[in-house]
Amino acid sequence: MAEVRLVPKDALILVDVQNDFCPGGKLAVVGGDEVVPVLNGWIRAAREAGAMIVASRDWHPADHSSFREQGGPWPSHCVQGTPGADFHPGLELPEDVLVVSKGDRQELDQYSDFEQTPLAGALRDKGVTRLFIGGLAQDVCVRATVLDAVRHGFETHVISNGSKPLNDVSGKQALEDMRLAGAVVEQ
Ligand code: VGL
Ligand code: ZN
Repeated sequence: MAEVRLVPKDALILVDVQNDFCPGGKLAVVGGDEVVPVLNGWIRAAREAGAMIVASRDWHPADHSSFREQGGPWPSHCVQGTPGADFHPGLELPEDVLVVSKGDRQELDQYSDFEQTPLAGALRDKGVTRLFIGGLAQDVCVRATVLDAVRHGFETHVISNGSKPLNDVSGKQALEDMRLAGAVVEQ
């Protein structure tokens, strides 16, 4: 559960909590589904506070440039319209969640929820000043999103037990990178 008291000018950002990043998925994070109950606690706290809730999704075309068959680094994952691209079924997203899709252009990968998306504008329009960010994967898209959030000037908090890395070593490094950049790592 959230230890911090949320207020209406906070936003909760849930990065890529999708089936393909969970056990059994095409780019599975070990224990990736364990973030779900933790993040559900934050969703409840955000709803009670009237804070905005954002869920991003990796949303690739079948021939995305980041896939190995196209010379990219990753196995095929989160292909638009497939079950692997769905949000984890246990994630208790509210009806009015803002969904941010990324990686949907064949030639461009977007690790950060802020990269060429409407997210920063949507947060500013609502007067949001403070962000709480969790999800998958801690060492890839969560890291990139948190670093961009700091650059955009938001007070940025990482929900460390609500995010898990593809690789343990790079996960530790990512937490350190985010902390050094100025994000607060919530234990
Ligand atoms: C991600 C690798 C490739 C992520 C997305 O959401 O962290 N990682 N595409
Ligand atoms: Zn991807």
